[in-house]
Amino acid sequence: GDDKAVFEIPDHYYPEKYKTLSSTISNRFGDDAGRTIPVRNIALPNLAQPMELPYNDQFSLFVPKHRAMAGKLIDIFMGMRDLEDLQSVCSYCQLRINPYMFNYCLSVAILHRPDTKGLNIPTFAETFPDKFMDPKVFRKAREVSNVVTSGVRMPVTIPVNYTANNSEPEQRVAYFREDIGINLHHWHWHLVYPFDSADRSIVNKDRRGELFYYMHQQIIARYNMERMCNGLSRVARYQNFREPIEEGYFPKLDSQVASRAWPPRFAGTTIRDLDRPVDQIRADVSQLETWRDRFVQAVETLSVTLANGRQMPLDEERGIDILGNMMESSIISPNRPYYGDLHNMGHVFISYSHDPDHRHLEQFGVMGDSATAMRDPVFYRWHSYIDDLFQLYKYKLNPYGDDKLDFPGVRVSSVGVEGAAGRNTLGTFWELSTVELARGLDFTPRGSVLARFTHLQHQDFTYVIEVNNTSGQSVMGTVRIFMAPVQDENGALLSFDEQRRGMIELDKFTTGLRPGNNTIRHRSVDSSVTIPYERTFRDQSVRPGDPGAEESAEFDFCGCGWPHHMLVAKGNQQGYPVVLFAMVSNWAEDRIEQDLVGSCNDAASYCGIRDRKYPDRRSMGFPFDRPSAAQSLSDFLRPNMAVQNCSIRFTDTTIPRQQRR
Ligand code: CUO
Repeated sequence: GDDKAVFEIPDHYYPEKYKTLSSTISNRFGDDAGRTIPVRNIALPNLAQPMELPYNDQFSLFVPKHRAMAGKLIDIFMGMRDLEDLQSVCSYCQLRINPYMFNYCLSVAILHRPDTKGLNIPTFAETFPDKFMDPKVFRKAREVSNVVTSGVRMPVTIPVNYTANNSEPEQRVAYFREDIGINLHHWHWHLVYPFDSADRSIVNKDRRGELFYYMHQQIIARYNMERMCNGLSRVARYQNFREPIEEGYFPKLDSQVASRAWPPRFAGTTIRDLDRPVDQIRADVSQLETWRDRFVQAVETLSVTLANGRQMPLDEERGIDILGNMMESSIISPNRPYYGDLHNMGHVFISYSHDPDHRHLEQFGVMGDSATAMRDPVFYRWHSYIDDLFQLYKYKLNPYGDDKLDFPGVRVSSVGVEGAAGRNTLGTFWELSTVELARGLDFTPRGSVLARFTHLQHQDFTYVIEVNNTSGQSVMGTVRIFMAPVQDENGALLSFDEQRRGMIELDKFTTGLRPGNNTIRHRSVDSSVTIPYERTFRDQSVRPGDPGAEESAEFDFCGCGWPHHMLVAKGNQQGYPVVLFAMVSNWAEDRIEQDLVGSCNDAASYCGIRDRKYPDRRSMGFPFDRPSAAQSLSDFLRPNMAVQNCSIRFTDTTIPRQQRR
């Protein structure tokens, strides 16, 4: 046997159908195992509600019934008095509770219990690879694991562009929508920021409503740039719920749990009233329209109607945060009965559009799950519309004045990038990577299986920013770096308003400025937006002692963060023109006083910091989150800002990741 420990579970924890097996199971493991750990026998909590979800069904947080069951289970996990009790109840749950729900609820509990900080959550892609990869991989993986004895690891290859052919224009950005790292980021984000829980403190995090708005706004800005690099128009909003959705989507993912495929949505599908008793959902499309109208009304009057009938003003400081919670919605919405659940129910309507009354006994499509939603073109249509509704509010605010934009005494004379691709050029290419698939596959002999897939990558680069400090003393500044497209889809120059809405945050960091000239050099890999490749995938090819190995173990938790390999858009072979923007703002006005020791704090721009406040006092997206009277970006510039025209040059070659190290 090996030196793996095995848990010895009390007999009555086994479900009835496994009872006769229980002694066999423990005997078999007992022979193999180096040591056994007895699981504490506790008085089991009432699990009737979470057990209502059949073991083999899909689980969606967007479905109100599932949400309530998950809320109950999270409550149970949070309420366990210590780790041993938690482990005990988990071992009881594992054979009874729907595995997707179990995994979600346990992950939320581990993230939020004080005694589980530093504990591993297995990377989601490994636990449930079927949500991220083509099922062919699993069939091949099974063959590989049956044929190849352990020790020899033959990677199986995930094909590129497997969901459609070139007749589908949307396929040109499939590498973005179906990127495993992007989908993992989105799943992690919603795990860190749940919208529902019996425990309010899990939901009520600093500026979570604003972050909901901002993180998704940035996804849309990034997707639009990606589309324009590929000769597509910016995404069209899904705003008329009575009209068909133009694009179809055929996910080609197999659910291992349900052993059936994710349902597709045909092109030209219209959402319809839902009546699915099995999910306890009855909702009319008109409800979405009512909620939308009430949201717009609140924005127009800058005032929210509370449950007691009073009005609450939407002020500059809290307005967007309140609207974010109202829109999503989360349980800290100021009035959920009135403003409803627009964004979440949009996901639900779309994800059931192929079977709104359950007559075909179909489950929800990919839009019903935060682990898979970003694969579907309609995700971006829906979130473009959501973003437009938030922007209605931003248009009500006064443009930033000199007092907010200027940093007297600090002048940014230039910004640029240096790297292997050349000065002010960013180089992109395809990279071939390998990830571990072992954990989620239930086959013998157990062993790791490597999956190989192709994704976008860019050459590392360095920002070089020249700053002159004439204040006569040392000061602290916040450097804010953005990038935006220059032209629209027809090659015409973008208006400033379109350009500012297309601004993509690349980095944000604090720096000291000595009196006189300062040259700031900052590496792209240190971006505050992204997490390293090793953390996105917990790369199994990293061995102890390799660069990234320690980090990969220590930061298992901090899976939220835009995947670094998607930091910049693909560009094109001619060189896609973009503008790079850098600003230094006065840190004394930006700072949040807090201790950051030991937190996941290196992807704060889109994910915040665990157990801390959002580390920037300014509105998210500052200085581009508000409209301005400026006619062009150069009009907008102050002495403490600079721009540089750059281009993103794509080379159509595929380089194995290992070769690049
Ligand atoms: Cu992230 Cu709609 O919120 O998916």
